[in-house]
Amino acid sequence: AHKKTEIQAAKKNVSYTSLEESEYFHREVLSFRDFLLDPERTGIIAEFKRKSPSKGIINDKVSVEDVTTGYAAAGASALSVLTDRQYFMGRKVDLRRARLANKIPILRKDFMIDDYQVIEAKALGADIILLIAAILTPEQIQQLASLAKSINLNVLLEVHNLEELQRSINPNLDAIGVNNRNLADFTVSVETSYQLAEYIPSEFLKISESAISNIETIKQLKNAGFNGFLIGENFMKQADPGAAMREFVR
Ligand code: IGP
Repeated sequence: AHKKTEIQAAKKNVSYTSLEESEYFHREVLSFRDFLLDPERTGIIAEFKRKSPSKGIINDKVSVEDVTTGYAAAGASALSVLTDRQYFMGRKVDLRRARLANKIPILRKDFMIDDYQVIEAKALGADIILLIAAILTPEQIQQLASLAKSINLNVLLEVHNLEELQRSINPNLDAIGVNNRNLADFTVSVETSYQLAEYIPSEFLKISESAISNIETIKQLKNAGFNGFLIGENFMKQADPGAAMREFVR
């Protein structure tokens, strides 16, 4: 079926057949670009996150269906769902459940290091994968991104500084996300986005990630050329995250 995945799987002597049999594997992937640039939507990529290493438990009382459909109704351009269990209390089934309940693009938020996770992302119902420059070599990024493109997934590359951006950029990426949070020490600064904006080539969507808690910041980021705004904690810390987002964009 998919030549590239077959060849890569054969090289590693693993089989992706069971993943490719998932009903979601053959669905039509939604375009990250179309939803982000849709003027009827907010540009916000709203995240479902129960817990984080920096904050501990943020909210473990809400259901993934309630939160994600609330976000979509409030005008989210896309959803981000953590599937990492160890640090974020996420589950793969959270992504499946978000997929079943929503018709906007979904980002699989996880630490992707292997082909298997890319194929699995599609089988779970994701439209977008995340590649984090800080934990991958340029060759790994290139290879995982080309695999993702071969099965029509959108690719978001996350960077935190100019060096990561310049060494990691390649034509198989759709979007560059500047993480305002330093993953090494958890300090946050939206300045990071303003500093890197001019170095992101215009063919890529520009996303600002983390520590956004104010609608003014979004206006300023838009002026700096950003198309997308990834927000987690600011909504998740409220009892009703969807209602919190509705209030935020009002
Ligand atoms: C959301 P915040 O500060 O709004 O909760 O941040 C998102 O950017 C953050 O969860 C994140 C993340 C990551 C999580 C950015 N990059 C990589 C896990 C892995």
